[in-house]
Amino acid sequence: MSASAESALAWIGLGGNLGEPRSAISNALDQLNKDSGIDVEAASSFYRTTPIGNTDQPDFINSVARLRTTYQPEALLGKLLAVEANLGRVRSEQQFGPRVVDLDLLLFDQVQMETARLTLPHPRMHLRRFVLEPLYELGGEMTLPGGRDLSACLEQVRDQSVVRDHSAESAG
Ligand code: PH2
Ligand code: MG
Ligand code: MG
Repeated sequence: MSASAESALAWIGLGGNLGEPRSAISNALDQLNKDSGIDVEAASSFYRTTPIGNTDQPDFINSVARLRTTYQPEALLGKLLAVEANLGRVRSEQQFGPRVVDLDLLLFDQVQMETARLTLPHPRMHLRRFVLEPLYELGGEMTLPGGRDLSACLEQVRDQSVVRDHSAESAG
């Protein structure tokens, strides 16, 4: 990415529970980083997490990454969806059901927006420990657009099972 270009800081959530989710997450980050408009600055550890929503499915592997990007939010979302498709994600999967890889745009600078395709911040992130815990690992305390504090959100979701991988392994 050109250092002089206007850029934004974006946070994405990555997850999967079919096949080899760790590889899928690492491949997704590699593919994103190859794009001239995206720089993957950091990735969290992997976390093994209990499924939220539809509980009758395998555990997930989740992580969070911080990106620097010259794209606007919808264009970045398009890149995430293209990487999901490249990695074999089939869009007929049920909502909240098992998937090879899922890339969600969580935060884009302090942007708050709602269109048919994209809501920022991600509308359910504050309810999901599998997002909040890796986000805290990478970013520490932060105030989400709209005014919620990350640590306060985390206090509300302590009952959800999220276990950090033992190894020092990170997703990036
Ligand atoms: N993704 C979902 C639904 N439920 N549960 C966990 N633990 N991790 C996920 O990534 C996840 C989920 C829909 O995107
Ligand atoms: Mg998701
Ligand atoms: Mg998604």
